[in-house]
Amino acid sequence: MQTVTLTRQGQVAIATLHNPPVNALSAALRADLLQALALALADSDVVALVIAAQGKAFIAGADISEFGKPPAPPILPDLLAAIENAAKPVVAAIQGVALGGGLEVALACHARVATPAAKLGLPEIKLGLIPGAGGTQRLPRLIGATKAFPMMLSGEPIAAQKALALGLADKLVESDAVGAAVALAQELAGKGAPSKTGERADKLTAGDREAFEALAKDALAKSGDMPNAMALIEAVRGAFTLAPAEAHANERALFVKLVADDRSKALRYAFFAEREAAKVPGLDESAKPRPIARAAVIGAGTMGGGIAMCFANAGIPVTLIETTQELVDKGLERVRGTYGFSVKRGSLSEAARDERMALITPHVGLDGAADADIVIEAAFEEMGVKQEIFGTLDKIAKPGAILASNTSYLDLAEIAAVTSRPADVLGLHFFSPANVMKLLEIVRPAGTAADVVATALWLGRKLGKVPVVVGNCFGFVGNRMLAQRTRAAERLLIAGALPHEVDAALTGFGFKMGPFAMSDLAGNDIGWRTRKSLGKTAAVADALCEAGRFGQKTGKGYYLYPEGARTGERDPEVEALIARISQEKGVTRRSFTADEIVARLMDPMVNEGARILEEGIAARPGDIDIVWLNGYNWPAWRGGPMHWADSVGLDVIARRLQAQAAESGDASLEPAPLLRRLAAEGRGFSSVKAAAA
Ligand code: 3H9
Repeated sequence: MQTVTLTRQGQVAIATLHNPPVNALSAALRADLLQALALALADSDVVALVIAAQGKAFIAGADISEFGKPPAPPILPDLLAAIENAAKPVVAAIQGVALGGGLEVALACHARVATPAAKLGLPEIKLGLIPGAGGTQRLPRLIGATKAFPMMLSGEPIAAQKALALGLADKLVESDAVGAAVALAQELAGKGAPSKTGERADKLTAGDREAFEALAKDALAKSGDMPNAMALIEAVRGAFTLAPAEAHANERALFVKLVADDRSKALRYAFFAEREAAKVPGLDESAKPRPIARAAVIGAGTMGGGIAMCFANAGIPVTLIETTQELVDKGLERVRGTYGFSVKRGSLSEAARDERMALITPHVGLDGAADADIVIEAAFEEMGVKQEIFGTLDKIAKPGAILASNTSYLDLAEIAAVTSRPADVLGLHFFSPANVMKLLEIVRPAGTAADVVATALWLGRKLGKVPVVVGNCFGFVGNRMLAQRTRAAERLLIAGALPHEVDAALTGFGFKMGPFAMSDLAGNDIGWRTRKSLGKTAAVADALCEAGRFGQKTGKGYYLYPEGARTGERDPEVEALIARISQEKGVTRRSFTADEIVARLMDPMVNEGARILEEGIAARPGDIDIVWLNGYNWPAWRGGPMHWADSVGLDVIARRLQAQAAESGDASLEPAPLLRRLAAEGRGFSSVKAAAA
């Protein structure tokens, strides 16, 4: 056996799993565990078996990379049936995460011992799946459907302490889960045939069913476009309505169908793309992160305050710097207010809020950055302002301190050039609201030291972000592609679509908001200012701003917001203005289907993504997708723009772009060379190998 070691403590056999890094249930591990079980059962000196694991995880679940391939026997449900039906008691010793198939292994055992560090959960829902090895059956039978269903619906793991309270764990021990499991196994062995969770029905009463159906109804109303909430309900309902064997078969059939669903494939793709993004090609592996004990954030606006909160949330002391007492007080008040919401919602205790607030030190003047190991500038988005700050920081910051800018599009090399230590400078682009959005674009201008990038990656994870290293160019990855979508949306208006049609097409695609509703929310004047500074125009957007229609804050933008309404209403005035602009440009307006709108919005973005790849600004197509999934609310089950493009077919996208370029006379819509080449070769972005950033 390669992945399981079988040892003995007295009369109890111990099967210890070691399949690094997380003991995923690969075909080899399943086969070895089945063999270990058979050996233990056949050995007349053995009265019970403990399943334990080496490493930080008990078992992280099925091996996700095996999904979609022909299943190699023994399949997990069969292995678990063998465990549950064993004539000798089997006890799980859970010392780390027991997730998905990992918890299902523990559920098939006759008892479970856990340490406080253990976390137990069925996160399949996040991969577009449902538990497929008896989880939807055994968990409701063990802890009741009203506790089990929400656990499977959220996919969030629970702590060992809670598992004990729910009866999911039988015993909690400070350490030595194996020793405690052996003792429990020995005790159970003296009590006759082990009791099988899969055959329990005491928590499947008519009352339980009624309570479960109420939760299910509520869940369906909120489930959106994912097919797996429905499947989960059907599977759990089977525990009430079907005989155990049929209910297991029903679960399995639903699971297998979901594995083949494109939405689950996209979510599984994103799982691995996110982990791949953490590995930066070409980054010197010997580069070790610099220690970060204290941070400083310059600018206490919404962004700066949000970034300071990220540090405080991670337990890192941070100085929040402004130019005046009034501004810093206002910034701190905003932070306190945001924490206040969490306290009110019950997601943060008052004590935790106080602890976090105590980690944020307000300060007036850049000298407050002198003792920081990392300084993040989140000041006004103007090169002159940034250069002045970095020039001063260069004189003040301690040697070895990392100097970062939160700029969302400016040239990091130009900023670094005003310092005597450009190797310590890089971009850390947070997304608004910074304390919520997961994405952190780490912008690496040529010349940034490898250990500075390594520190940024470490810090990103420490702050709970999804860090993606990108190259230095205008707008980096995310905003550079977003600019294409913004231009495409304006083009659509002039060609004949109306704001609500464009927004509906995008929400129909799966975004929470369309581009115009979004612009109205953020403030149309932001884009206007940027366009002016770049000498660019957008006929409709500019005309709205000239009329003072900045969006929600002025009560009108692309839509009307009477009496502070949060959802806009169509405005005939805006629609007339758009029609007039079309006419002035000599455009005969035509209607667009939702699919056409989506294509016209997305194709130019994908084209820009191809340029970004070709220029090496992103190392891999997956990095671009991770940027869009975590920073721009791209619908997770569509896997990101590059993954989506592959699913449409690059030849289709290239042809559509060509047609748009011809129609509009806009050469920037011509398919990028990489897109053209891949399309001609019948390949997708997924075939592009990682480039050293
Ligand atoms: C399931 O179980 C279905 C069953 O109901 C039915 C079956 C019939 N498979 O995240 P990390 C790799 S569905 C394969 O960086 P962390 C990961 O790719 C599954 N590989 O570490 C990475 O590889 P690399 C339900 C996996 O400490 C390495 O492990 N389970 C799997 O931050 C380290 O991962 C889940 O959804 C896997 N299941 O977090 C749990 N898990 O080094 C998914 C991890 O080459 N996993 N890898 O890049 C997680 O949530 C986290 O990885 C975990 C560790 C918390 C375990």
